[in-house]
Amino acid sequence: MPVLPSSDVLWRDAVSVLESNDSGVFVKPGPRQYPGQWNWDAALITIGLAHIDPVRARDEVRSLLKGQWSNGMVPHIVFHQATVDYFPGPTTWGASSCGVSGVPTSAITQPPLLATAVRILHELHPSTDFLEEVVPSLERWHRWFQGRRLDGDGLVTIIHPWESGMDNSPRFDSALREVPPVTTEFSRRDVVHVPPEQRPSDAEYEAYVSILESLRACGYSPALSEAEFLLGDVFLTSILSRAEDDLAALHEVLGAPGTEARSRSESFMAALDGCWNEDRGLFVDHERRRKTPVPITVAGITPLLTGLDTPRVARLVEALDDPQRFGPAPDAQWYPTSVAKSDPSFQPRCYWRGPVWANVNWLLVRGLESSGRPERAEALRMHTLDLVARHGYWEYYDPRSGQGLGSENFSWTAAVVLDLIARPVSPTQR
Ligand code: 9WN
Repeated sequence: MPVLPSSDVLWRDAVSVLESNDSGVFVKPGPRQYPGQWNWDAALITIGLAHIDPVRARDEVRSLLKGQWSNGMVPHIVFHQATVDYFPGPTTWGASSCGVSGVPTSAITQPPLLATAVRILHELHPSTDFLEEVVPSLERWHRWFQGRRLDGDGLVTIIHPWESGMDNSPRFDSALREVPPVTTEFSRRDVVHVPPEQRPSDAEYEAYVSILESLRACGYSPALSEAEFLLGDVFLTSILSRAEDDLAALHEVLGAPGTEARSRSESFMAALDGCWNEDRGLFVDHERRRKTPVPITVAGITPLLTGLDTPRVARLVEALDDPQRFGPAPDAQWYPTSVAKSDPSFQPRCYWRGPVWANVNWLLVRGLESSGRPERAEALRMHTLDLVARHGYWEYYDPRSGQGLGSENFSWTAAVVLDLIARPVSPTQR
């Protein structure tokens, strides 16, 4: 399988990161920083495990789905235990916050990559028994988005920055300014193992907790018009559009029509169409309440995941390669940065405000592949493997030096490395 001279070492180390983070029930995102099972981490980890242990990969999906709520939502964190060294943990989210099987969870969701992961797992190791077990849960979750997170323009609307997975992205700055002050005292646990300057600020954390408080006060069931934080999210919409397509394929494997899921996917693509910004050559989120310009972030390239076949692909690739925006520059060779270097909010070492993230690179490799740019996908695939080979399995990376930041031995970085090594770019996908 190896594609790089050093890929056998890369492979072995990636396997050992996943093994060392395995709690027995789920693979933790990192050894110390994140003690629960996070939703989109679990999907990526499933893709990694699919290459080394399909039985364990299926269990990863089952563990996440234990947290599914009776209304269909799959929460952003499934804690699996009542006490964890994380804030906000199960007590803060509240007793009503648990999956049908009684497992404590958070009460918001995260990027729905799971159907995509299950499809990859099935293609590598077919099991219709497993699909029969999990496809109905995936269908219920995707329908939940239709009922609870769709606003007039057809985009997936997030009600907390944590739902996006890109927590302190400057995309959320303007909406966060509207959030009222937090009323409870709390102590941050996320800056114990990671330097505070690489994490969200105290003001951002206070806003995150304030939104949580208001959501808890309404039983985690806000009317979208009343939610304190609202954003029509191009990133989540792109991921769900792709996932609907993957879910349709899974329905078809089981002999059922995939028509509904496919038509939901098409509606999301139509909604994304309305987010195109010709001046920027990027897709742009819809700010629901204020009309301030949204900062220029990598989220704007991610509709590639839906398999675009318009001249817009060339504009997106231009942005990806532009040294002023996301591309390699003489003083910052690692790319894509999570925020454009030219954007005033760019901070190369702060979390989702500048660093390079291997999971985003994976999404873009697969997106370029699906949008008819295999040669560009291949270049980004090799670049990402090179970054990890030189600097190790970190949560995110400084685009200037490649230095690893955030949590060490990070599971999704290991998982995407396995997939990037084992599934080379396909020249013909569209
Ligand atoms: C809050 C686990 C998660 C990722 C998110 C990432 C970060 C949590 C945190 O870690 O978020 O959900 O405590 O900062 O932003 O994408 O899923 O890896």
